[in-house]
Amino acid sequence: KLDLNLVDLRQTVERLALNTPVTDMHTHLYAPEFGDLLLWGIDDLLTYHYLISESFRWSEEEYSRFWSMSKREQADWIWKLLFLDHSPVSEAASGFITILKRLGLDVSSRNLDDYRQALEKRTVREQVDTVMLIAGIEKIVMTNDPFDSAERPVWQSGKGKTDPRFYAALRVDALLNDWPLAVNELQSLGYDVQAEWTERTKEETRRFLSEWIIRMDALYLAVSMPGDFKYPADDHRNQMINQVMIPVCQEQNIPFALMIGVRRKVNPSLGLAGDMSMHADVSAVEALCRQYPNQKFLITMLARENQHELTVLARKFRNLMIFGCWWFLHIESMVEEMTRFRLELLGTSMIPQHSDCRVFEQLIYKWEHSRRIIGNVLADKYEKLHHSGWIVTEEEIQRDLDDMLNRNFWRFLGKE
Ligand code: REL
Ligand code: ZN
Repeated sequence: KLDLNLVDLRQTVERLALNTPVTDMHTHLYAPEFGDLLLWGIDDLLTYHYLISESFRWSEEEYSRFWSMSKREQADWIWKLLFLDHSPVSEAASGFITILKRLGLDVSSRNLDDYRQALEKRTVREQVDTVMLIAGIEKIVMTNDPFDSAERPVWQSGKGKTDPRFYAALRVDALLNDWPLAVNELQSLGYDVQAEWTERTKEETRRFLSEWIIRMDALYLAVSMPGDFKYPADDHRNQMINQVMIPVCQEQNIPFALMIGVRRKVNPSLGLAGDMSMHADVSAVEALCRQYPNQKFLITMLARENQHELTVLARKFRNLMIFGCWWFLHIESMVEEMTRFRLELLGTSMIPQHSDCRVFEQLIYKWEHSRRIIGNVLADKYEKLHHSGWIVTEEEIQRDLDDMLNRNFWRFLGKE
């Protein structure tokens, strides 16, 4: 085995951090079989909801005017405001520049139509392959909702599982956060449920989940929760979790992923861009982990203020896997801070990042930016060990990065 001296150490860590194949365990991307649901290309990139909310800070435009524009016009508007009239220094804006650069486009030309034309020549399948290669992404977990009428037929036709690089996660937000809507949807899918919480309703909701987990081969159940999510409590969410979700997860042997701390539609005029972060109560996660020691929980939280406590909680419960720097935390300073204290509290036994991409090429920037930070923080830790005489080998560095970027997820699922 090759020992590394201090000079080589950092370079090796950085190289391996940039190149280790990744399992991206939470995205909003789709396999090509899902047709138009798979967003890609310049106009989808520029109309990303992160960039929409940043653009409105520079404009007096009516929201309704923006939403009435074509996608191409919206993209032109955002490009002018965020890239030409001001410098693209924010994470999302600089990310777009990283994408252009890695796709081999001339960033200095600032010619949007050239970029459009260059990508329009490609087929979606070519672009998916190219981007996954550039970003070093091996496996992608989608977010899948049977209540979505655009998505459902793809699963019903059996085409949802064609591409082995893509995996499903069954999203259950409506069941927990909008029960009246869920009742309608379930009824129209032929499940015998009613708004009232009857035995029959529970049974049928369990049947719905089990059937869709099997149909999608879903790796986990997932939900986003507001910051005021309470557990235990005497409410619909608690009944649904205790009597439907946990029993189904146990029976199907899959984890339950909770993404906690979002306040939806703080500014409804902004659409998807109008959601906000919200402080949450970590003791809800604590109670769940204690109550169900044999159930695995994948947890991420949106408020910076919750991160340290959540990381400490992961020291107490091995059925708790913390993951990612979610959404507004997916910025350099927060990724650096969170990765550092997570490593200090948990070693490498966590999932440092997921991308949450909605547009395919975003994989390039989201992972490149995060890989650099993870590599840098890890290199600091190895250097410190080196000074004490503990010499890590290249194989060990590779193992550690493989754990964090790939294997910890699969091991937690019991699907290594
Ligand atoms: O999965 C979620 O609930 C969130 O990640 C999304 O709602 C959000 O819009 C996403 O684009 C954030 O990155
Ligand atoms: Zn998401």
